Amino acid sequence: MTNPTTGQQPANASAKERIAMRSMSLAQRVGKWLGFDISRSVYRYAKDKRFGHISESRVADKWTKTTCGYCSVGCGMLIGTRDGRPVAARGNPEHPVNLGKLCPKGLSEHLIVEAPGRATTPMLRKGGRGTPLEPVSWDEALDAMIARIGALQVRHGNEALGVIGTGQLLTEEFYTLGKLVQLGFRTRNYDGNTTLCMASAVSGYKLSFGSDGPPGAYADLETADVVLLVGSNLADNHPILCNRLRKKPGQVLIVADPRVTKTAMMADLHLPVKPRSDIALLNGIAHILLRDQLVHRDYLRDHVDGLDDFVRFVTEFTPEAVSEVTGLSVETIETVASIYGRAKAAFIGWTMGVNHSTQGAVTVAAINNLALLTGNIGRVGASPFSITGQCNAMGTRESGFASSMPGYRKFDNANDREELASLWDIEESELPSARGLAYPDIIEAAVTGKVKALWIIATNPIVSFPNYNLLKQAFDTAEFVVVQDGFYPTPTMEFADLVLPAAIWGEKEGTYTNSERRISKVNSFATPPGEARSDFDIFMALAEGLGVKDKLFPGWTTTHSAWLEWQKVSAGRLCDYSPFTWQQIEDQGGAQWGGARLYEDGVFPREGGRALLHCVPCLPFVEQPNREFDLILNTGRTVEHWHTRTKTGAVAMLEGMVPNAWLEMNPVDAQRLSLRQHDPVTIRSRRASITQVELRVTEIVAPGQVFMPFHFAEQNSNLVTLGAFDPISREPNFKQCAVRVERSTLN
Ligand SMILES: Nc1nc2c(c(=O)[nH]1)N[C@H]1C(S)=C(S)[C@@H](COP(=O)(O)OP(=O)(O)OC[C@H]3O[C@@H](n4cnc5c(=O)[nH]c(N)nc54)[C@H](O)[C@@H]3O)O[C@H]1N2
Ligand SMILES: Nc1nc2c(c(=O)[nH]1)N[C@H]1C(S)=C(S)[C@@H](COP(=O)(O)OP(=O)(O)OC[C@H]3O[C@@H](n4cnc5c(=O)[nH]c(N)nc54)[C@H](O)[C@@H]3O)O[C@H]1N2
Ligand code: SF4
Ligand SMILES: [Mo]
Repeated sequence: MTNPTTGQQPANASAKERIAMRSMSLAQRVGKWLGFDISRSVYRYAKDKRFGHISESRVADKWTKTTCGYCSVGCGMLIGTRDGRPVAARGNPEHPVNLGKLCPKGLSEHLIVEAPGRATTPMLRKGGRGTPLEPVSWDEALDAMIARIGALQVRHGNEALGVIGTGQLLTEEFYTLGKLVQLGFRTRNYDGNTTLCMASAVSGYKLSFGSDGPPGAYADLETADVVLLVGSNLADNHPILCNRLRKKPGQVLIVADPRVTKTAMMADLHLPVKPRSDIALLNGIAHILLRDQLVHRDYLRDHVDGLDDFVRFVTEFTPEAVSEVTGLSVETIETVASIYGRAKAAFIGWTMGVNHSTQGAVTVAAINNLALLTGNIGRVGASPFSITGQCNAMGTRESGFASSMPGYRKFDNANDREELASLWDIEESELPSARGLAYPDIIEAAVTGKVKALWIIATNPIVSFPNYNLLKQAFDTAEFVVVQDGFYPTPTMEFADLVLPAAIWGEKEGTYTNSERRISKVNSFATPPGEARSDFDIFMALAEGLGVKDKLFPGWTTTHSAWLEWQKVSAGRLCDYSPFTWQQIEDQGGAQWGGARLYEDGVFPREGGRALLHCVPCLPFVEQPNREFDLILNTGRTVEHWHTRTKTGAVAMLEGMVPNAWLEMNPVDAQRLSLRQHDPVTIRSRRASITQVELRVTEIVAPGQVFMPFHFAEQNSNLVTLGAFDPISREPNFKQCAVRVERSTLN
């Protein structure tokens, strides 16, 4: 039965038990971590002498409106400062996204600007590898960068430079960076950590609809009759969106996740699918929808291609066959299909449980199939909706240069190239006709010596990229590595020849775009520490140094100049930013480009204006467990920490709540391996091992599976993860690799 303290339910609990457990404990547990833990931590932190200046007086004399810089929910907030120093964070009660609520990270976000470990001065490894980084002036730093990269490009071609960006800069900075990399440094090899994150969603949307762009809105979570979440742990990772669930009487929440997450505990129906069996489940639902005439014939006739092939293809996905693959009962599969098919408005949300797969892009297409079959798109409450991750993952997709040209323009579309070239007053031949290397391919090219210089901006690959050993080879082989980050030192800086100190959230002004395409204003309330400069200012200085400032950025002084040009470049595109001024966006609590919903008219940006159903086979994941490596390792997140912890690790109240990594293991496996609660364990894969990880014996994970968070450089999950990538999106398969676990020897 359910554990009354933790709310954990056994993987084999009956539907009835699950429902009982859910109604009993959801409010209590969510309340516990949103309320109790927080107040206790605030109390603890107020007593903390290290932050004595704040506890002396936390009464603000000024409040600045801004948008949270952590996750893609995009909560509006008010930062209180006193004598110019941040003393408090509050949810903005008028912001439509969060109506005054914030999660633990948002509530403590004002602390990061004065947190220990900020990067304050440029640092250069003057004596070469093996010598320490030494402080240098900005002039010396940028001259060295331009000279070293330039020399490598002269010898090895322009594409010897690889640039790895992020989803955590301002849209205005992404727009500027894309232009600088493409037309200033003249390399196509520019990608970002978004390929570790949203790339599969982008590719999947393109496969089905012909363009990227999440079609729905958060409001749909409140109006849908059924919300199906696939591989998304909203309660930990997009906590404020949980407030949208269960607003509508009778709404059914279904969560497909191999792990009994906090979100699964909220569900009416938790589907503990076997790892990577989602495609079978989705095709199986489609099979039943077609069998039971639960599809929207008119919608299919008017707006969708590929039905005949699809009907033939899904015949083999019978409930019995799907039950075999997913581990769900036939009855459960029938129930889910019936609930989804009979709903007036159905919403499917997904995140990394789908994208982090070698079949990520096509799994997204299989999700889109269900929406198309039932006409659940472009209507209130109805959308296939990729919940993004980082505060501005959307901004980089729309305005940058990684997976498409600015404004979702396609590299291989002559009209798009011509239009952009004319907007920029350049020759069309200066624009690429195909994208450059994707992130994992840049890393591979660095290993093989094709890429010689790496410029890493606002990402921390040493902790976040899979298969650490190969990544290390890339950094060792590259001849010049620049790391531009707001904190120092970060694990990646161990490999840097040059460090550029950057201003972060709270110290710069511009916009972020959240998961529902809402552009929100970001304002500054603090000045960057020491000599740190905003990423925008760094890009401007580099443009100056390269001699392209006047050509590419004429008269630009602030991020607002970038905004004005981006408005022109995006005008008339799907992601049209031209109707809104910064001031309007700030006053209204953001504005959604494309309106509340895309594709309301059923016209899609594919040739012929029709969407496409895809026949998606369900393949087993790459590294199956065997006798030697008998467990499947799943990796992910917890509410208190942000990624590689450069930020949350420096906030005492968050770090205090979760100071160490842990490994979740089912009691069945713990008993088999003679392991006990809190044992320090070693996790081994074919690639490497992680030692001294605290064991948590729990039924949150099913037998045969283990889970650990990836936040900890000290116990780095990516030492053991697998370097296998989706052939379409190039996204890593972070969620499954084969490991074995044993008690760590004392050291
Ligand atoms: N607190 C916090 N919030 C964050 C972040 C953070 O670091 N910390 N990061 C932000 C970012 S960038 C992102 S991308 C999002 C990520 O948000 P989520 O995607 O919700 O986060 P994860 O924990 O990585 O993975 C989600 C779930 O996928 C499940 N999963 C694993 N394998 C499978 C499978 O085969 N099938 C299915 N259906 N599910 C599977 C895992 O068990 C896990 O519960 O969170 C954002 N929000
Ligand atoms: N095993 C495993 N690995 C994963 C995942 C997983 O689920 N499992 N999830 C993947 C996903 S979805 C993601 S998104 C990635 C995230 O991985 P990373 O991008 O590596 O994670 P962050 O810690 O967010 O790194 C951002 C860096 O930018 C710096 N920074 C913050 N703001 C600014 C700024 O304004 N300017 C500059 N220049 N620097 C700034 C921070 O200090 C930090 O060092 O991890 C991926 N890795
Ligand atoms: S839910 Fe996301 S955007 Fe909102 S406060 Fe938390 S981290 Fe920030
Ligand atoms: Mo992400």
